[in-house]
Amino acid sequence: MIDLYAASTPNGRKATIMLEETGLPYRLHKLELSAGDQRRPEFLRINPNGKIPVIVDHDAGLTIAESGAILSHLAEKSGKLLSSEPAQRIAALQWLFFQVGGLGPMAGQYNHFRRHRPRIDYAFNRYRDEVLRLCAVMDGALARSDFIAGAYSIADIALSPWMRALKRWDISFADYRNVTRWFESLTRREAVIWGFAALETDREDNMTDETHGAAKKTAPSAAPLNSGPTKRRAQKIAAAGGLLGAIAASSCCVVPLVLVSLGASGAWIGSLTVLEPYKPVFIGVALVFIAAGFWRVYFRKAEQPCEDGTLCARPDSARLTKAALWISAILVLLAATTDYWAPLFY
Ligand SMILES: N[C@@H](CCC(=O)N[C@@H](CS)C(=O)NCC(=O)O)C(=O)O
Repeated sequence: MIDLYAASTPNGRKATIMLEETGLPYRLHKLELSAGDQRRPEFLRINPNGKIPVIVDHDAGLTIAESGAILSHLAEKSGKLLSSEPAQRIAALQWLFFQVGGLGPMAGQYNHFRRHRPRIDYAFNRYRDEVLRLCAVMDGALARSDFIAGAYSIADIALSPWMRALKRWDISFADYRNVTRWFESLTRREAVIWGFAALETDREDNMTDETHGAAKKTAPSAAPLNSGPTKRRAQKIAAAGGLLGAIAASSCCVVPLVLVSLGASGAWIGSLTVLEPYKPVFIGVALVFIAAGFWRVYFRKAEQPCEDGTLCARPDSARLTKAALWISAILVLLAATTDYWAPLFY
């Protein structure tokens, strides 16, 4: 098990994307940088540098700070995303260092001076121009291959959250067609979507190396658990179970079948990656439909289509419908509560 300490920033997202890509089980502890969580003694004991991301790999007995080191360690541990072939490996490491030593710090400074008031033109232009120059370097490399270092690697993972941040920080990629193509292909990857979603917040990307001065003294933020891949699997299993319940109901009456199917599909849709933020809405709709199914079967018995014989496939179909309803209700509830029970399966 890996504990990840991260915040809603590009460096934090490198770690969530990597953990999602590798499928290694992890718990996410979100820090609120604007509240100064990174300066609290309990966090400084983990990383005296007071920066996220940090992982604690309990199996290996290691605590690791610095996103480049974290990505390298997770690549070694999982055997993924860092080739053992010397030329490919060094190419990936070269672009990883390009990000941690070049693009990341320059983009951080650019964002700092972009928001600084009064505007300091010299500093703003200096960092914006350097960021644009680095984007042009990437564009040249991406003209020769689909990914920054040939095959998809930890270098792409390190760069992608920064490119997303730059887009949000008014940097246009219109002149960088290869960067645009590469970025769009990355953002279609399930693990990247989940890696971003894990650290989504209303106050996107506002924290950089330079923002700690603004830290407020407030109560420590809670450290919610996120089971990453385990949770994702659990959600899908639970929602798929809901669909199975609906299929069972298909042996019977049309109305309960439709209601249960809609409910179960709602749970399933809510568990899909891109719709994860809207999951409560889908689960809510699912439960309403399932409740309607219960009402139909238990309280409007006289009108049950099962009993008129025409729509029933088997004589015991009413029992089947009831069973299917209960299965669906339980499984949709499980889908709704994965945050609470998925960690039990670590
Ligand atoms: N070189 C470090 C940089 C880490 C870093 O700057 N993290 C920022 C968030 S993106 C941070 O923790 N800032 C909080 C602070 O400076 O107080 C890495 O690559 O991990």
